[in-house]
Amino acid sequence: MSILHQALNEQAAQLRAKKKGLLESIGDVSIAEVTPGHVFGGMRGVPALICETSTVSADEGLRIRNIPIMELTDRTPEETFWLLLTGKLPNEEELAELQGILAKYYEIPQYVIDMLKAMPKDSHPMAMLSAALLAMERESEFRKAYDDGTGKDELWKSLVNDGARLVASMPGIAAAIYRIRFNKGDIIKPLQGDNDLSNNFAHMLGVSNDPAWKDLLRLYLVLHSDHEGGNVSAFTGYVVSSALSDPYYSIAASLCGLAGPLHGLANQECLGFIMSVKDKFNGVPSEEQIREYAWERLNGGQVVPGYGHAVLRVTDPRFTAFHEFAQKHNVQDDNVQIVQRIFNVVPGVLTEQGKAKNPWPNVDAYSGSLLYAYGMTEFDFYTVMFGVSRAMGIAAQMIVMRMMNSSIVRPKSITMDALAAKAAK
Ligand code: HAX
Repeated sequence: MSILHQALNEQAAQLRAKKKGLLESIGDVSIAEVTPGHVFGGMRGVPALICETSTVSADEGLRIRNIPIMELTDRTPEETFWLLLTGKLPNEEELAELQGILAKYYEIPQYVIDMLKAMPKDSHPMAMLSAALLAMERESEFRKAYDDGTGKDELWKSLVNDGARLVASMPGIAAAIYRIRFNKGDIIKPLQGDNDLSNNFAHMLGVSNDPAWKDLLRLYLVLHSDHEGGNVSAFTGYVVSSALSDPYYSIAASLCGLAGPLHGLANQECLGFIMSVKDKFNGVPSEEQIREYAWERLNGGQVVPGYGHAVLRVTDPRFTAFHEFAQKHNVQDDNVQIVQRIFNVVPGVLTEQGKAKNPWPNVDAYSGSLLYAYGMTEFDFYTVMFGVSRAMGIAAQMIVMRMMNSSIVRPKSITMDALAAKAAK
């Protein structure tokens, strides 16, 4: 048994015992009221899900396993994945073992590359990403374990193997999509003798050899790794996996949700907005010009992309982390300068307008401009970058939920007439 399995083995029993204890002691206590506003409003704010891996609060933002994300900005994706899974940062031995396990899968199967090459040339990179995971479903150890009659308390063990392989395969799949879809030349194989995930991702993408670019990829993969359980991609994955579908099915489904413009695709749209500002003013505009342009958009009924959030009520700490990266690496780029000027102006404009509950920037306001600055200029690819990272959190959430034997998700749906009748009582 791997050290990771050993660490999780103890926790699986504890999680199941904790769940049982809570159900016995407070199983019938009401913890929230559900109104028709919630029913029509996407269930926002209804605490009806468990997520042990991370939390997002209005006044602070993301914490992974109770560690504020700003305290993890020097960490690697592998350390973050271990933290998401176990609740603790790995020691050297644990990290080396995890990297060894992951590195076996950095090279993706040839049939996945063949399938990606066969897809129509105008396929969206997110459709390619999701299709690649479905093609790999045949590799699932979880499905084989289920088919072999493995008991429900043991099923999570094969899910850990699938989750690790899937997380390790994502950089290679993403890099293959990048190179095939944007005519970048041959597929680049992973590095020999280097188990570091971000180094391998940078190498296989073939965008730049700049050490700062590698550092950006590392940071990007850490910052986007998880955002609790109720967002579209995490929730979708949870629902699909609750039917005991294996993670190739569940995470492919998550990624289809991430591809939506109200969710993961927003980062692509934010950069589009920044570029439109640059085009309109023929370069970096003054703060006064940005103020006027922001008002023009608001008066025309358009949003300012990259600002506002459904949960956060402060500047997204992940925006701050990217800002600190840009300063540390002295990134001299028009788009990055525009991002910074917008930040100086737009919160004041949105506050003055008084509609947005949160006038502060979210992570998407920064991320695309940095990818662009280092040479990844293909906007359509940005949500794939997001997906490579988010697969870690979604896989970890699924594993933890399977460790505690979570139930199939099956809320009750009602007609609008039934809703009206219930409210009338
Ligand atoms: N610009 C202009 N108006 C905004 C705004 C913005 N950035 N953010 C919110 N508002 C408006 C809303 O459109 C809404 O107007 P109406 O009452 O006329 O419908 C009003 O303020 C209240 O909205 P809210 O409660 O503050 O915000 P929501 O929870 O409804 O929506 C959004 C949150 C992130 C969707 C919203 O702030 C928005 O559209 N922002 C711009 C797009 C964006 O940055 N998306 C990325 C989100 C990050 C993410 O989750 N990525 O995965």
